Amino acid sequence: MSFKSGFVSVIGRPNVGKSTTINAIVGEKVAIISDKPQTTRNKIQAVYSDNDSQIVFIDTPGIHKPKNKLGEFMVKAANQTFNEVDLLIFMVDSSLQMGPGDSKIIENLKGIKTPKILVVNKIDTIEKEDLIKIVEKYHGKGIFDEIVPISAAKNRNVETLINVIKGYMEDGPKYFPDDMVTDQPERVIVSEIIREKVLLYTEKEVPHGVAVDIERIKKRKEKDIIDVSAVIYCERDSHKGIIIGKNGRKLKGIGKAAREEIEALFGSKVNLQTWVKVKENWRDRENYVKNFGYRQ
Ligand code: GDP
Ligand code: K
Ligand code: MG
Repeated sequence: MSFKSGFVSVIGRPNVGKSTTINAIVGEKVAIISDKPQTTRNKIQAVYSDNDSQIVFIDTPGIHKPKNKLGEFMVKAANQTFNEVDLLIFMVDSSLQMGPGDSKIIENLKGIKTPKILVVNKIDTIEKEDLIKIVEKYHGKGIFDEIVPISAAKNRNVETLINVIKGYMEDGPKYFPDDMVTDQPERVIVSEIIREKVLLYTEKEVPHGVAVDIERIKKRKEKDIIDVSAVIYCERDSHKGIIIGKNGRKLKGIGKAAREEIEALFGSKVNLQTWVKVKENWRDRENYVKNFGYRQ
């Protein structure tokens, strides 16, 4: 029997459940999940392996109208992948109406030859009759080779989705070892964990103008401790105050939550040091965008 492999790009509006789905398929936490939009800024590759296939997932940033340099980078990076992969998965949230964002993506996809499947996620939140209507509506767009309804969170029909995806893979090599679920360097994952905690702890007070730069990850020679130092960049002095909090309490909470998750990731004790710095309008400065690792 031949070995099948290939690359799959999962696209769709923020919060439709792309990361949750990839995690449900791969079975481990590889991408950061948040109920706030646009947590996933980097292309995180997750790898699904079984006896006769390997599927490499590219979790692209949410596609939206570019408002600044960072937005442009994200859209470009996402667009580039469309033509390079073996399969495109467009995901929608079945509890939401088809919006202008969806229509824009569909328009964009029309010119792309890569096979496309529509995944209708969160079917645990709707009635069957409504699901049928949604499927008919998207079917009418005439660009999807298949439509697969799932609930990533409740693990419904995920197995079917895996089999459908496998049908689009071609004879190919095993790109990654079986035990590897992500090729992202540790610092990117650590940075995303810290960023996720900042967003979590600051609620809506601090918008998405936060970036985390990992200055150091180093294992101590004599002890089983990993030292991590991170700088949290924000856009305004007032944001800095919010992130640090009264008597530094909020930053402490962020640091503790992040440290615990990083310890679980490394399976080792972690000493995490964080600094908060202000860089005004960093999102509009191409250099900073590059420095923070959002390379194309
Ligand atoms: P992404 O931005 O597309 O990667 O979306 P996420 O995977 O981060 O998910 C966004 C939110 O939707 C999270 O709160 C998830 O827990 C939730 N979610 C994802 N899949 C499902 C699902 O099948 N059912 C329900 N009810 N919620 C889901
Ligand atoms: K998200
Ligand atoms: Mg995501």
